[in-house]
Amino acid sequence: QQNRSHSVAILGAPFSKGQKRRGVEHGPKAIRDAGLVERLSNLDYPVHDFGDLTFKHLEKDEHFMHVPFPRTVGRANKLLSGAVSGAVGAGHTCIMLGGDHSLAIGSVEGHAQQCPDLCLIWVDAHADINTPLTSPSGNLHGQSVAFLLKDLQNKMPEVPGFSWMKPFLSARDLVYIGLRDVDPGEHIILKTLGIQYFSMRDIDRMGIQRVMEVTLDHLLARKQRPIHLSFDIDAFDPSLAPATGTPVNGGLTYREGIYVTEEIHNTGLLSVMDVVEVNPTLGATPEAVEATTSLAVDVIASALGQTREGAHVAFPKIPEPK
Ligand code: 6HN
Ligand code: MN
Ligand code: MN
Ligand code: MN
Repeated sequence: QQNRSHSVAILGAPFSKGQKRRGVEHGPKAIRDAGLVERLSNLDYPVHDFGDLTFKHLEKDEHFMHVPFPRTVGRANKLLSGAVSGAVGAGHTCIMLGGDHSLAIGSVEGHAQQCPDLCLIWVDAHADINTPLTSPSGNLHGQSVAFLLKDLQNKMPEVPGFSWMKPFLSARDLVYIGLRDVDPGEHIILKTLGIQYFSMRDIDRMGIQRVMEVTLDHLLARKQRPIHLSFDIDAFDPSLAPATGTPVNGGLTYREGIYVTEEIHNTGLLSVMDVVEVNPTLGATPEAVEATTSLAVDVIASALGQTREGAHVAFPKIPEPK
């Protein structure tokens, strides 16, 4: 298998204004403290930790309709977009540590500046495809995909803070995995646009192996192209990833989640990965938080080539006695 890139950039995005609970801005530190860089050093490329972005607090940022913090979220995503574009442009595979899932707007947008033909795999309990007109909560982390899709352009109002970007993604370039909490307005959008998705029920029916086969075939059969993996930790079952803001029962098992990232690694096409919605202030116990952060490290390592069969990097051949 080919390796798209020989270095990894880690980019922290401590941001939480895409939803109303605080704490998810501590995700990047919590994931690093769980040993991320050390784990990646076992793999076969140099790791550059670019540290955390600094997001400005905006004094005046009134609601747009019932959407809170629109300008704050728009500006944060503009900053993130530039950083992701820079990292990908410099030849790195970029790992973006959130932060809430509204950050995928800037992450995918910045990635698309360098790779306009990218495809998007969204692993999540939620579809995050509400428009401000369908959103029950108003929260922008549940609307990220709606900002990206060309197909929804005439359904989106002009949200203050987002005039810097235009939608660029086609509905056929997106696949969801893990859905189990989809709002009524989101369901009609998924159906109307004919978006390929695999709910937890589909995973029960088909098995994760077949789901990944169809996913990669759908996105890559016509042509090989860079993959953006947007991984919401709440895709996992809450028993595995309890420290997150919107947990939903009946999620991915550990093995299903790791199988997804292994298959994506094996394409050799992973270009940017978001790991979002780890909220270390929400675990009931320190153990619950630790389980969630170490799971985040595991999926990142797996997406970057850590295998369950054993690596062959530290020992390229069997050592012989002198
Ligand atoms: N996430 N569909 C709900 C909403 O408020 O729009 C939940 C969104 C959750 C978003 O987990 O990234
Ligand atoms: Mn999400
Ligand atoms: Mn989610
Ligand atoms: Mn490999």
